[in-house]
Amino acid sequence: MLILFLTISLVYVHYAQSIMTAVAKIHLDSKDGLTGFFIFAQMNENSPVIIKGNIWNMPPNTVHGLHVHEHPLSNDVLNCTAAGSHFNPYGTSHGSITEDINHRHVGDLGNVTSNSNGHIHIDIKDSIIQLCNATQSITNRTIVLHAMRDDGGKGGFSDSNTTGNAGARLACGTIVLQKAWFKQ
Ligand SMILES: [Cu+2]
Ligand SMILES: [Zn+2]
Repeated sequence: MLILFLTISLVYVHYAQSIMTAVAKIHLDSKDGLTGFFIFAQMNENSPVIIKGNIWNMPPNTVHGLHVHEHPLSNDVLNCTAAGSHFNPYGTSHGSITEDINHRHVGDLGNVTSNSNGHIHIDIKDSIIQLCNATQSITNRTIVLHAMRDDGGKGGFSDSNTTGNAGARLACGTIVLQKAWFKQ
């Protein structure tokens, strides 16, 4: 028992000294009240960002585009439009999460799917968004869940190359760094 406790403590201390974490609390567009949350974690600039999350109260069995958009929301305005365009520091075209850095926006995270209860479970690993590298950092930006599927830039619609034709912004939340968790 003591050994287990010491092991957990050591792991905790190790991570507490090296990991960067951020959270986003998700609200339905322009409505008060939480509908979910995301947690982001990254060990260092060369390791991927792990994204875990849950969103409830979505339509059942539907596919939704997910992106990091450029601007944070101010505290009292839960309007997802205020997040601006997709986070795109390198001026590239919109693409799917599986594209390389020259063929997607840094903020392009592909699609997530709701189950029959309207619950979306998020478990994503991505090596292009960053918490450590400032140019690609998603902190103090906004994650946005869309009404429709993101076509990855390949749908042939007029907005496929900018937004993936993912439609309206259903829910969003600003990504806030958890400063207490890291010290290099
Ligand atoms: Cu978006
Ligand atoms: Zn994009």
